[in-house]
Amino acid sequence: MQEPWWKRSTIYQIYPKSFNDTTGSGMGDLQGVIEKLDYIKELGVDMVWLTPIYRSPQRDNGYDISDYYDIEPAYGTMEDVERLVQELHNRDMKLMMDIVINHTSTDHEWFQQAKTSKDNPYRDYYIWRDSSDGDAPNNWVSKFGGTAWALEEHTDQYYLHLFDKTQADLNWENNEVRNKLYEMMNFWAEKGLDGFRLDVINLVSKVQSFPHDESAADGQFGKAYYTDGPRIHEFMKEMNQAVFAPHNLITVGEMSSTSLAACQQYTSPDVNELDMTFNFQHLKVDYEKGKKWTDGKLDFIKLKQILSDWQIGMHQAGGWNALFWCNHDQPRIVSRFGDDDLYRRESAKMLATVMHMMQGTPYIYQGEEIGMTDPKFSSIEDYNDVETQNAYTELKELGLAESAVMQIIQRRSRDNARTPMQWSAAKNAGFSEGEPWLSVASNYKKINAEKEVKDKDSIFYHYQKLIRLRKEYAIITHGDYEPLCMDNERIFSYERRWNGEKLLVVANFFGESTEFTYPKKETEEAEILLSNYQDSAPDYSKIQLRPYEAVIYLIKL
Ligand code: TEU
Repeated sequence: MQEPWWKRSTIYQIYPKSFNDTTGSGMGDLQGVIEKLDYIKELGVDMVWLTPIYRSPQRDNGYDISDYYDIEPAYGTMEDVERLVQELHNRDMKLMMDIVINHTSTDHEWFQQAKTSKDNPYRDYYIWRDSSDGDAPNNWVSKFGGTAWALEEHTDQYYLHLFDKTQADLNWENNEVRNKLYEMMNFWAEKGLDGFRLDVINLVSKVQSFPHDESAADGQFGKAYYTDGPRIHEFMKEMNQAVFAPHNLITVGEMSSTSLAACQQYTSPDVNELDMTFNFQHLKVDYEKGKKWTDGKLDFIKLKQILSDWQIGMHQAGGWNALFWCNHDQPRIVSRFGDDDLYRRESAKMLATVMHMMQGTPYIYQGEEIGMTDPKFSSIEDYNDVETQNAYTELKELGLAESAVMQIIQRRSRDNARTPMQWSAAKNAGFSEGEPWLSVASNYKKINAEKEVKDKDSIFYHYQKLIRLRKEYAIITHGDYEPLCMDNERIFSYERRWNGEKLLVVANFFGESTEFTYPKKETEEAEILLSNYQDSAPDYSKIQLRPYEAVIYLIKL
């Protein structure tokens, strides 16, 4: 059976606010995206994921939607969206829109109506509860810090917000809410888009008793009562039938704090829920005691274990991973797990190789393909992100010194991914003629797309080759996965087998040379499909791996 096109594809994520500004507003815009489509096409990706562009007060940069049917004016108009769809399709690329349906902005008309009275027709679009002993209804906490409940004084009830207090959770138990959301998604599907990225979609089903959480070891009280909740699979199936199937849309669910078992079910081909899922377990292995706002260090063995468990588990279930290191919420991976100084090029290519040879659909976040790094701003004034600002306040209240707090902020802030795309060595890295909404990283003259595209040995062309390998070698799509050297503190190695072939990936994950010995007795003649060094050893039985050296071997069994 012909496998779905998206299993051999690569998807490019655009955060439009920071991508390309054509009006001098200091914010990127849709015309700016259109002007860079040939660059994206050159990379070789098949689809663009565009983060939210709907009307929004921008408290959470568009993940706080105030009108699903209108475009934030700073980005452009509905005609610009229609043109973007057309221009992508003209280039044989597709569009995935980001949709946020766990919550709306409190500026949304529905919430503005709901808050006016307890018997307003829209009241039950959101989740309201009375206070408990004069305090919040329960001890659930927001993912952005503090309580997950805000008091609406006029009607003297609290509403639930798992994120910022300006992001009120929708009540998915209300059939009318779900139907209004499906209607809206169909409106967008009829605009010609090809898929949806579904923001925190696994949080929409809450345990309706909203109990106190007596047991959250990680301090995220409430998480167990709304993550992969009681009706979630019912809702996913319903949404699939109402929206995805009728328009043949590709879907990826962002699954906050999910489990392998849940994602096996979400993406199992015969349950018709979602095509693939993002999970974040591999991006918490440098959190101290599972807490993000700490200065923990990479647990490399745990990283290998988690990625391998998901590869094996999803393969067994016939599920499908969204493969990624970076997105608009995560630090730049070359700063986080690689080397953003001496071995920036080698380590960026190594990280890409390790991820892209796995089973799943890879996602490349804007700037990852040119090795952009964290900006390491020195002052909290330089950071914009609401989660970062809240974390700064909480860390200072804990009594940490400013230098210790800023060390953590520099490592963890979501703004690390949101500095303007570095196009060239021109003013503001060619992003804008105006004052950028967020400062450009200071290394833009050294790291920019114009330089990368001129250099045939650049990170850009390494990504381009990885994307092409996926299209050329079916083993990358279909092969099984066997981890190798799991207890080795330096080497990430695995092999894929399918249809009489073996693909072997061997990567030195660190900056010191190390020796790899193939752990099985038989070694066959191998072809090097790609390496980040010019002269890697063709014999993989024993290899002296140089700093961050990563090699892909193909063996005909
Ligand atoms: O992210 C949800 C999510 O899990 C992350 O925000 C995570 O909780 C956070 O980065 C702390 O690690 C989605 C969007 O990607 C994010 O940009 C939004 O802020 C959030 O949902 C609310 O819509």
